[in-house]
Amino acid sequence: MRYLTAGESHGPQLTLIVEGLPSQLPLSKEKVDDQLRRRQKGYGRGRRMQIESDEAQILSGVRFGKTTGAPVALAIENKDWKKWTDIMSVYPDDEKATKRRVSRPRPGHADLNGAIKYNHRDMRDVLERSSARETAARTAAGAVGRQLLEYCGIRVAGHVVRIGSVSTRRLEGWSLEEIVERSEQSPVRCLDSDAEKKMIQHIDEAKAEGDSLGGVVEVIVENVPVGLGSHVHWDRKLDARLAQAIVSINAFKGVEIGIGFEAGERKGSQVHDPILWSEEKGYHRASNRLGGFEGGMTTGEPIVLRGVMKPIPTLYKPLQSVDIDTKEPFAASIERSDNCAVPAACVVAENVVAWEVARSLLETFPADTAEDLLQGVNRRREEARNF
Ligand code: EPS
Repeated sequence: MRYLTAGESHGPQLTLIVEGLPSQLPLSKEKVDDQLRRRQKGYGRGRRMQIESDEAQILSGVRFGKTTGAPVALAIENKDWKKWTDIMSVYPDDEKATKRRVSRPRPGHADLNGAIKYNHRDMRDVLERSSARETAARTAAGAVGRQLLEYCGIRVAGHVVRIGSVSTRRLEGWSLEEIVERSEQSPVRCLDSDAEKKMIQHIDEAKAEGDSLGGVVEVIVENVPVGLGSHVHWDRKLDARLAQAIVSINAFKGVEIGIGFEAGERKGSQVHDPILWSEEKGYHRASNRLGGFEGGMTTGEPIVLRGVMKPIPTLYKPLQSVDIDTKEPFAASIERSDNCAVPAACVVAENVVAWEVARSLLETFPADTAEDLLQGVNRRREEARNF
């Protein structure tokens, strides 16, 4: 299963093609739209989100609520495009081409490197595609993958554990349902109500200073069968693929799996998860410090991973840069932007993780139909119990 996205931030639409889904999978447009709506929310978003109201149009591969096995094409309209038709025109036009030309690269963005690489003297040709607008299409892909997981009884949740210098207390014993419910009620997707208040205040303060904030999000996947991924080749390790999926989200700089970097500080006896067996549960672990992975494969314990997002580089408090025409220094120009997109990025992270786990399911249990897939997954669950 694979997908491809196309589209610019201020072009007419984002386009997504998902290929390799089994047939007969219940696929709901409303469930894709739910994820798109969740991604648009969050304290710290800018004015663009008041213009957009993202909705997916399913253009192929689904009839009467189920996949046919053909590629699924989706479109998400950019409502803002109507104001950008001249600037984003596909026809040659020397006059229009100079309007809103960008000659001043913004530090922290793809502007300068992309311009040198693709030889664009107008850096708008870079920023239109490098914009985090594209994460709407990736969220839609994940929302499709998520429905395949749901069909197999696998559930995904996410929450924010840090914004800037404010982090949550260690929270133990939350069920997945509680995490889903509580994070959904929080404007910063945070489970800890004390930290939530401080995060909101921190965002307000940063905004008043013309600054931006990053943070850390946690994603959990429950009821995963044992043995997704593989120990035999580096590029089949599912933890490694998840790390790539997370770091490929705009502005993400790192990933931790389970206790993550803390594993480097602890002794082995305080890191590895003892193996237990009981009649009721079969094999299971006494703890889940390794976040559901051993040897690049799922252990059957929940997948738990964290991703760190840097602060958005578009700053009202400008950083120094160089104009590519004059080579003169200038203070980076002020652009409309979000000042904290961590809550939105949490939804993107959930969905890219859902996609990778769904892809791995189909690699482990190749299937023409959704029923075939479910049979394969249930067979593995049974084998793991009786092993
Ligand atoms: C973004 C800048 C802002 C964000 C945008 C990502 O857009 P604009 O330049 O139109 O104000 O709102 O995010 C989205 C449009 C979105 O859907 O998340 C950027 O520079 O990456």
